[in-house]
Amino acid sequence: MQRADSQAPFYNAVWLSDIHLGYKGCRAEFVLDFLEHNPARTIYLVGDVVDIWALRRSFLWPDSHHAVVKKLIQLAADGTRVVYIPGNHDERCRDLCGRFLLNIEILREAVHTTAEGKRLLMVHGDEFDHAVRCGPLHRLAGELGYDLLLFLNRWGNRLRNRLGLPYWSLAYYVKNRVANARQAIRAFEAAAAREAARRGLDGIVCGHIHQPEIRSIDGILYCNDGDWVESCTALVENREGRLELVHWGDLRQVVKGCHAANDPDTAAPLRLPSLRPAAMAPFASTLPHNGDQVR
Ligand SMILES: [Mn+2]
Repeated sequence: MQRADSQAPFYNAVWLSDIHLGYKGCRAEFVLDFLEHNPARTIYLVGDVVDIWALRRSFLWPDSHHAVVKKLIQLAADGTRVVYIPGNHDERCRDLCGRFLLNIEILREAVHTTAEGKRLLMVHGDEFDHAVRCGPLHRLAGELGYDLLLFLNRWGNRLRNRLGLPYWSLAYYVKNRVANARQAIRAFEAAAAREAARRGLDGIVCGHIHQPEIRSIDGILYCNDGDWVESCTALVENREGRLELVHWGDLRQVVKGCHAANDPDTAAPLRLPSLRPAAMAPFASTLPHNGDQVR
């Protein structure tokens, strides 16, 4: 956490998507904590930052959601390059592509070149929905089921928090256990990799399916930065040009635990589940999230 004091950005770039501000499942406090502790030269917001669909259903704008917007505007004003690629839940903002808004560059898609010289296409990912064949009825059932899952996720994690256990994504766990869901995820990933290959690029960064991942698909680097509803993940490029996934929910829990241990009023023992090796060296390695249980 000491990196916040240093002047130089810690990362060349960070990618965040699917924050879903305005949706009650959004973990805005984790996003804010991440932004405060991870200075970067460039922040790419890869879509579904604001959930306009959810806001239309019922207006919800808590202070924590507003704080994320303020923080992004402040970072852009203070010299961080902030690029916003709208997704499908904020597709109304696609009208603004090609413009700057409060120093934030809004683009339909972009290409990032890493320090190692890898060229990565950046799109939200709803472009590849066609690859995941499912009818409107199926989609509705999926959405209702997903809302229920997220509801259980929220309450389950409130309980886990009380018990001093780290954040854990039920939806991520279920998605990886159900064969159909796994198949749909694989089809999406393959379509994304094919698009990068078609354009002669080295890889792709997207979000949309709330499924964090970094892997090679037929020689193309497929990166999904995940989301801030379930997995609380960001993709980062370190100064050497290496790409990693950072799982911030768990890390924050560790930090919170340390504070609690130092505070006699709220003293609580630091629970062992938080202390995974990766969480002990949070900025040096790729964390396997819940993956150690489900993959
Ligand atoms: Mn999306």
